[in-house]
Amino acid sequence: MALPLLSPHDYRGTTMTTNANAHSNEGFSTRAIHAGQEPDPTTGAIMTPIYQTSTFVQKSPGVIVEDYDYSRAANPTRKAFENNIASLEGGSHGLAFSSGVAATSAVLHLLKAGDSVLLCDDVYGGTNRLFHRIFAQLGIEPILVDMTDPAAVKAAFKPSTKLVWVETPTNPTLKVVDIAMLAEQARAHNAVLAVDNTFATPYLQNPLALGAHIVHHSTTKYIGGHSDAIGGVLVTSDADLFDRLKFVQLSVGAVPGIMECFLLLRSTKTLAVRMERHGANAMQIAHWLEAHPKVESVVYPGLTSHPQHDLVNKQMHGGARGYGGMITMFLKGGLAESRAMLEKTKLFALAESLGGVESLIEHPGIMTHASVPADQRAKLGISDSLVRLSVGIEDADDLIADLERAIG
Ligand code: P1T
Repeated sequence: MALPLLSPHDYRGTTMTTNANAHSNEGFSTRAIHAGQEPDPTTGAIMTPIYQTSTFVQKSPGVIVEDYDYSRAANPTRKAFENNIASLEGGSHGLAFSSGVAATSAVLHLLKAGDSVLLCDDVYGGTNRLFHRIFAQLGIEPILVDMTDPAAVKAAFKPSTKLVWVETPTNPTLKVVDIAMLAEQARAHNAVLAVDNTFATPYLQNPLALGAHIVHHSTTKYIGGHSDAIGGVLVTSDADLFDRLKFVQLSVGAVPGIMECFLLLRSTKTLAVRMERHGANAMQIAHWLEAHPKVESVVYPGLTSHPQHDLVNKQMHGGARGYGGMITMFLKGGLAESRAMLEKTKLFALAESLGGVESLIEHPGIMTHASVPADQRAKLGISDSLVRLSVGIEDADDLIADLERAIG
């Protein structure tokens, strides 16, 4: 699609080939284990080697093997991961970055001063900070919108709006936004729709199939799944957007380390089974919390009490794959009660981040969303009594016993 983003003269095109589509007719877990990866042609090694090299020897100046001349531009281990994640999202091209926010920045680098972005009002605190404190200073205006309201989205577009950025489910209030509705509105305004799919993962939700142009992940979370690597990724099927984003990746240079790419390739192989266990545990815990006398309310996409439960089912496989591992709860009382609970859990570790096999608990108001201005937090309901759980894949009974001890 023709978009007034970077000048095409800034980019001379890529010769990069991709086999992200090679397994496109196969199921999710088959693609997770095989897409982007062939046994090593020289040794037969079944795992993609860690090509821990910064540069590649040329046969003659400019005559290179495949696309490889320098690892900031391309590296075989990274390329295998990029093709693998592209396949899982049903896209043609993947681009890996050194962190989730680096991947977000790459999309924002497509814009120029004077452009505006519709930004979902509830996003990760670091995303909010990036839009408001870094790119706003470069003249790219963020316009906060409650994207659960289609009329509010429609009214927010300006002639300058080039990008719509949404998380769904949102962090931390787990609002769910209609991706197909946003895609339609973005197209009507010749804007790009980017969906941060970190909470849902490609196992539960595929934004490209619903009309989004770009999917984003913090791979630090469920894609990595073991709390041992920071990373981010973008996936698109739009060749023009890919060329522009590839140019940003190459020029800005926020690429991941090769070891991280290897870890991610290993991790996506188990994504489906991990997500099923995260979802089963979280569902059990959400029901248990809902019935607890010291809990004011529970937000979980799998509960029928979730305000957008029908939409959740519509765009997340009808719930057949579960509803993910994130739960937001409001304790009765205030900060003292939340603090007491957060200090007492043992299996739920008190830490920022999410999506690992181990359970985490945190207080968004003080921790992950502290950089969101207090009035915005209050408007969104990120109160002192809001506690966020990232439910791991331990035994559910042990996790419930841990919460029981902590809530008292
Ligand atoms: O931390 P990093 O890999 O840079 O990813 C940023 C990011 C982007 N999008 C979403 C939805 C996120 O949740 C995050 C990071 N979030 C946390 C660290 C957190 O605890 O919520």
